[in-house]
Amino acid sequence: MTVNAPVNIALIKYWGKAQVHPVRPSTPSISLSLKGLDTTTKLTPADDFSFTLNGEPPSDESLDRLVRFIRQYTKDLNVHVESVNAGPTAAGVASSASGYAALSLGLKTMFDTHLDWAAFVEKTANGSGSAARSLLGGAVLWDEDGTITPVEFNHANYQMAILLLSRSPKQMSSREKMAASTKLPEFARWQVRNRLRSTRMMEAMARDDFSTIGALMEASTLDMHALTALDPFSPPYLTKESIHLWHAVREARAKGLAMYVTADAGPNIKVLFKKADHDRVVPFLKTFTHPVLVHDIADEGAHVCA
Ligand code: 2P0
Repeated sequence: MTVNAPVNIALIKYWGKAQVHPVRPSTPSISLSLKGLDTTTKLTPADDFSFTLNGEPPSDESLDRLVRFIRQYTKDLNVHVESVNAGPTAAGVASSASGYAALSLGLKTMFDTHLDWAAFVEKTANGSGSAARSLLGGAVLWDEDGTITPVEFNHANYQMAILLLSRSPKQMSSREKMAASTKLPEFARWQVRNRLRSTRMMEAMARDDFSTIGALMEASTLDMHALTALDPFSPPYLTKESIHLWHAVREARAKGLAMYVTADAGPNIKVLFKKADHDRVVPFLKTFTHPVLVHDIADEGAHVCA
């Protein structure tokens, strides 16, 4: 059986857990699933266990996490898994979201067809919180109660470009950095701000108010990176080049090109813009020396292929 799931990029960021098992996020988050940047996973029933990611065995640390996840569905690990990412792995391009979403759907389909939706979402989030959002296409809310809901949004009007500053894996997992952030006194104030942004984001998306959507996305992003900066000994995700590009986008925006920036647990910069502006935005982004990946918003979330 083969399953596929899209990556998703958060407009309102998930950063911190209210509960570790089952995972409950500290604030709502809102994402867009991206077409063409996905994980395809082949599962074969077996008497023993094997796992490859892009044709290679995963690191011991990743394997431990995968095994814990897979045991939610098959205690004896009776499965061979071959997982392939269309994009870079573990570099802040959300490959763990698409990876765990695809794997979760494959395992449910193979071992637990009757699992109800809420329990399925919960098991998926135990792999990677953001993976829950990759179960659906379009715009998705992952709420504090662990549920996922489609968000009203005319996503066909939009595209997202990823400026690939780095393909190398991040130095510190977002899981560890997130856990460190939750211990900060500032964390409670982040929660208040991000909850408010999430409510305002849903209203802005419903009325297709792009400047408000963009401003809220940039604010949630900067606030998340500011939280991580409160741990003075951990290296920042954003590099000098990420910040340089962000400034360049803001300057072009001031001159009339409507586009907004986000960035996750890595240096790569993602730019949200309207499809109608594609022919102005994409050539602008290509003036920088980095590869530019341009993606539509996916209509479909995780699904069984064959
Ligand atoms: C997000 N990120 O909303 C945020 C923004 C990264 C930056 O969700 O610990 O791999 O597995 O639940 O989902 C990345 O964290 O974390 C993430 P775990 P996950 O997309």
